[in-house]
Parts: sequence; C-alpha cells; structure tokens
Amino acid sequence: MAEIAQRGMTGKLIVMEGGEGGGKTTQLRYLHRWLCQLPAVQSLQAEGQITDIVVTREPGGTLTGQRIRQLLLDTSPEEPLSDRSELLLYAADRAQHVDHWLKPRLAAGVWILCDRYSASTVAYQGYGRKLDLTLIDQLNQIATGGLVSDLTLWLDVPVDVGLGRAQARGESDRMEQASLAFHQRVRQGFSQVFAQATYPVEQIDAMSDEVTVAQHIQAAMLRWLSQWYPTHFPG
Ligand code: T5A
Repeated sequence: MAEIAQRGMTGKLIVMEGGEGGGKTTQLRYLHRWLCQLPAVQSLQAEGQITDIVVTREPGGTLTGQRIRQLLLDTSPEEPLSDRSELLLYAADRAQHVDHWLKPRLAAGVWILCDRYSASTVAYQGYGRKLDLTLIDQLNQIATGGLVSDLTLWLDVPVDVGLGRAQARGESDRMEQASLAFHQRVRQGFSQVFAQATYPVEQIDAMSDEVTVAQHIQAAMLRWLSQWYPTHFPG
C-alpha cells in the first residue's frame, strides 16, 4: 500500500483468491453490483474520488494474457507444459496485466476487483507443483513491480466441495484436472501465504449458499471501507 501511495495511485486493488470452485467469479459479480449501488460509493464517484469500478482476472486480463490463458488451460496441448514453463507463463501474464492494465487504472482512481493475483502462484506453482518458494517470491516481485492488493478476500472451501462445484459445471480445464492431492496442497498453500501476508486479507467461509457468502464479503468490505473513507462510512 505504501508502494501504491508512493506512486501516487489513488484507486483500490481488491483481489479475490482461493482454490477451484470457491465461487470467486460468482462473488465478484455480486460484489461489483453491490458496490456500484452503495450510496456512499456513489458519493465518492460524484466527488471524483472513485472514477470507475471494474472487474478483471488472471490469467487473461489483457489481450496478451488471453493468449497466455489459452496456453495454460488447454486440456490437449500439442506438447505437455512443463511446471517451470507454466510458472513463467503465469508470471508473464501478471507482468503484462500490472503494467498495461492495473497500474494505469489505479493511477486514474479506478477500483479494480481482480479474480486471482500473486498468491495464486505461490499456492498453485509453489505448494501445488512444489517449485522453489523463494524463486517464486522473486518472480512475483518482478511480475508485480511491487504492486500489492489493498485487500484480498480469500474464499475458502474444502477441496472436495470446490472441485465438485467446478466439475458440476461440465468440462474441466487443465488445472482442474490435476490430482486431489495437488488441490489439497494448494489449499494449504493459501493458508500459509495468508498467515504470513503483509497486506490485508479477509478469510471468507465459502461453504454456504451464494447469497450468504456475498453477505460475509459485504460485511468484510464495510470494515475496510470505513477505514479507507471514515467520513463516507462512519461505521
Ligand atoms: N492459476 C492461476 C495458477 O495456477 N497460478 C496463478 O498464478 C494463477 C493466477 C485459472 C486457473 O489458473 C490457476 C488457477 C486456476 O486453476 P480459471 O478458469 O480462471 O482458471 O479458474 P478459477 O479461477 O478457479 O475460476 P472458476 O470459475 O473455475 O472458479 P470460481 O471462480 O472460484 O467459481 P465460480 O464462481 O465460477 O463457481 C463455480 C461453480 O460453483 C457454483 C457456480 O454457480 C459455478 O457453477 N457456485 C456455488 N455453488 C454452491 N454454493 C456456492 N456458494 C457457490 N458459488 C459458486
């Protein structure tokens, strides 16, 4: 956050993280709609303190990122993707997203709701694929250029429940097809990363129905909004 302030950025980067089927995409839609309708947020927009509220994702938040996403999630690639190639592709997607999408919008006062960010790489490639965690931290530093989230919402759900939801949707992508043990390590990875995080993280129990989870997220958001904008959200 200090990094963001130093760069003169005035927007907010709110990240949704978690394992497969936690409901991030669903909840980002709820959160976007709810924020846009909040009278205090509308006042902030009228005053020019917020210029827009937008949703994006990793991988695939830029045109280049969409091509990288296809390479990453393809279930029948021409040749198997090595674990190190996978790591570098996620990092390349993030570097492009940060430089060409996130930073310009944050500097212009936009609130960005982002589906996954750097913690996903630690959880999936570090804990899931067992690649070197120190190297991943360094790579994340390069990819993010030091940009950290203002708030991360961790949608936590048991692995079998999340995978069950994802599979009930139909075809699985390459990452969803990884073993149960892989996804269990990923969940453990998120728990380790967030236990040590130097940025704000709210753990959200994502087991309940969509509307209840949305209410948990809104309660967490209101706590942070009242810290960021005490005059508009007196608590
Ligand atoms: N990845 C990503 C890495 O390995 N490293 C990285 O650095 C990064 C950035 C991305 C993949 O890439 C990996 C992680 C991923 O495997 P993706 O398609 O973007 O691929 O996959 P996810 O981010 O996992 O997104 P999903 O859409 O698969 O899952 P979500 O967003 O968590 O869940 P959502 O909202 O789509 O819901 C899934 C299903 O569950 C239902 C929904 O209706 C939907 O059918 N659902 C619920 N059902 C019951 N109760 C609830 N509360 C529900 N909420 C949603």
